[in-house]
Amino acid sequence: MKYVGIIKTVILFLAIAVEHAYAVEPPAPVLPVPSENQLAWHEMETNAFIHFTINTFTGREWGYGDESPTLFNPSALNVDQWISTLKETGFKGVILTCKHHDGFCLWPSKYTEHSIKNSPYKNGKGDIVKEVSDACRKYNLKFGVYLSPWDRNHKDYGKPAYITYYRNQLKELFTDYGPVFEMWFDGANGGDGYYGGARETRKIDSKTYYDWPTTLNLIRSIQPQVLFFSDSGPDIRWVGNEKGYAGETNWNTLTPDTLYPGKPGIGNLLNTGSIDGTKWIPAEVDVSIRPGWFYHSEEDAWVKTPEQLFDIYLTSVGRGAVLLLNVPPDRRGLIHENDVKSLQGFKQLLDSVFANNLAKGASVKASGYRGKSKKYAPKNLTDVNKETYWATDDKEHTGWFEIDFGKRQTVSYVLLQEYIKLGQRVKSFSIEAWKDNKWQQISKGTTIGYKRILKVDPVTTQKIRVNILDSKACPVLSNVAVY
Ligand code: FUL
Repeated sequence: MKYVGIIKTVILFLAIAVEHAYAVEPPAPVLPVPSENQLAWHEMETNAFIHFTINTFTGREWGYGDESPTLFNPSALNVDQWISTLKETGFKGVILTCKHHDGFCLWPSKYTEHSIKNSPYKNGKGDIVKEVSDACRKYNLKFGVYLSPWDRNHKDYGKPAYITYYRNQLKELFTDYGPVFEMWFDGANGGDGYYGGARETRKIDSKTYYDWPTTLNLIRSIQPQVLFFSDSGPDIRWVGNEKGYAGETNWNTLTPDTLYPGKPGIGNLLNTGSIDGTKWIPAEVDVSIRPGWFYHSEEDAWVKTPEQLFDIYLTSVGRGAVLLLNVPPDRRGLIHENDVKSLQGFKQLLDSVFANNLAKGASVKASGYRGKSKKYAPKNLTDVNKETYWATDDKEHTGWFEIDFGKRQTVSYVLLQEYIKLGQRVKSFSIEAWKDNKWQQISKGTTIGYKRILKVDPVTTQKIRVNILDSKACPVLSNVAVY
């Protein structure tokens, strides 16, 4: 009997030796690739923006900067209601307007009187940045900061002294409120404002005035993990519109050398990124659940419906971007009932549409796979493990795979994911369904990236096929799901 044991051990050793001898190298990355923090950010998929300040009480979108802090007076503020609602409806992170263009601060900054400390809220003892960051920790959402560079209240805006003020405020926000996952730099600058009573127009050179490199280094020295959003990055880029869509072609890559926040005319470039970009700077789709960014009661009937939010999900997350959906609290300091209802409906839609992945565990075959090694076999596409992938040999920049459901199923959505740790590759693909004894095209697209969701006219079929028609290098896909 003991020989059986010995033979088994020898076979095992042989198998390991053979596997080793024929180990097929993974594909080399196509540069640039995302950082660890950017990867974690991609996986968040949906975050919430919270616009709340004096504007909520004046009915404006852009406060002039001369509003009295006493106007900030929510009657029933409940941050727990905001964050628990966002948690229940699927959001992973929250970015709060700590200070919007009007300069009013939601925390008691040491450096200005234009803040919550001179408002009736909690008799001037309130700190909404603290309330939100604490609630995010409680509900396990990540916390992010918006601090408008443009400040229509501050007397020194436009002069070097203001940059010191702005940096001091950043130091407060990055020191006193725990980890910040994303810092949102707004490129908007309308020029005119109160400016400590001057009431004039101040133009700055958005290319040089803020000296961003110094500011970013300062923040990184306090919290190195933070990701910076601005029109042009460096870590996350604006998508070029506020309507809720990324480009159908959406490269995570961009060459930022000649770009800067607020540079006019770069919307189209930001919407699609560039195929040959030198840096990984993925797009974030910021859009409001209401027509405005701030709450206005006259817009209560214009809250986006669950169906509209779902369409936005498809044109943002479904095009490889992250969605940043603005949900502005009302004058009570609550997320309005209509918004809560829409968010809940949106969550139900997502849960029902993406409830049953027909590809999970289905049989898959492909035109080929890398070195015929199990490690890169097509079944990795349907194992629901984001760390395994299908890849072809280096010389193959095209290829296909087929999913067989084993019986006829009705298909309405196809979801594809590239293994972006090795870079974004696919330039063109098509999807076919087996119908009337032949392959018939049901969809096509250009880029895939972190995630691509294709909505197709519902088709009843036993098999679908994805053809990679062009790619920067051998295609590397980690996931296909079918609904
Ligand atoms: C814009 C701002 O001017 C809007 O008020 C809003 O904050 C939006 C997210 O960014 O540039």
